[in-house]
Amino acid sequence: MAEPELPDYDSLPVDPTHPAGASWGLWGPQDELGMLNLLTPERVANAARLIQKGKVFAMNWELELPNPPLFNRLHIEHEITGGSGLLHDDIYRNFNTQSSTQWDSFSHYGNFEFHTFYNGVTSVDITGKPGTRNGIQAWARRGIAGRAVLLDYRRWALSQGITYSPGESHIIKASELEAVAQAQGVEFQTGDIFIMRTGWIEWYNTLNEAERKIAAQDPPHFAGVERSEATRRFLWEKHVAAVVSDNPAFEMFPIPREERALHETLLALWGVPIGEMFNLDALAADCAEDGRYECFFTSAPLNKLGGVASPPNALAIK
Ligand code: UVW
Repeated sequence: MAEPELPDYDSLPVDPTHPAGASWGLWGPQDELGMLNLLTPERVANAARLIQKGKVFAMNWELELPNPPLFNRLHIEHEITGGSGLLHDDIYRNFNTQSSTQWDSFSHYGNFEFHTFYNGVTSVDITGKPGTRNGIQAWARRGIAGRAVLLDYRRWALSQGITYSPGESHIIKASELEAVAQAQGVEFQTGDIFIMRTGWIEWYNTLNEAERKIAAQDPPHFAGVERSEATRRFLWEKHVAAVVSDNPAFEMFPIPREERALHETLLALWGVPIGEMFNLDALAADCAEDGRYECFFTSAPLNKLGGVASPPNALAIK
């Protein structure tokens, strides 16, 4: 299918019979890839040209972190079978794919106003069995690769005298993201994977055991993007393939009752994957050093039929 013309924010929904703001139908009625469709062979090949130094940055955090996990999720238990023998296997128990670094698939979060997931999928379509809809296997079987751009909000904010703790409900505005992009010399291209660093993992790594328990109390508090019309416009008009952050939800937390989660917009209305708790610190340090905030990005999620989320197994290569 030829790439469709991408509508601007004010032209949504794509189909007037669909919910307000939805991009459903842009990639066909059965589509389960959403904006990952923008990762065309041509864009991937162009992105590969960004590899100049051969430096590789792995973005999965330790599977055991955070500990305790947030949102009352389970902490992974690992058994190595075989005792003192010469043959071992792993057994993971309580493995919640969202307890550590993760992609949220389109079956993770529905739109609470319209009671649907991306492309009109309903809860009854999400079975985890053959024919299941919007599962992570759709992305795993395709693979994710393309150009990523990093906006290091944390470094920029500190340079501007904006002081905040990544573990507090600090709001990141779209206008600030534009300012970071300008300061870093970043120009977005259609189909970019947009990576935003808030400093959350760097902050979390400084906490002691007691402080980590407090950080995991529900609802958690952390810095993230504002849930506003301006943010939605910013994110849609960039026509990004996915969004990624080092914090646990990309958007600021907690979500006040009267506000609609950006998760609903990104996952359910637009088909934009959300990456959370990506370990960005080494990548960010390198970008600050060489002044290049773009890289080649790859990710191979778990090929699990109907999976709701997955560790991304993501690499940034410069
Ligand atoms: C939210 O749903 C807000 O976070 P997560 O994607 O980790 O579930």
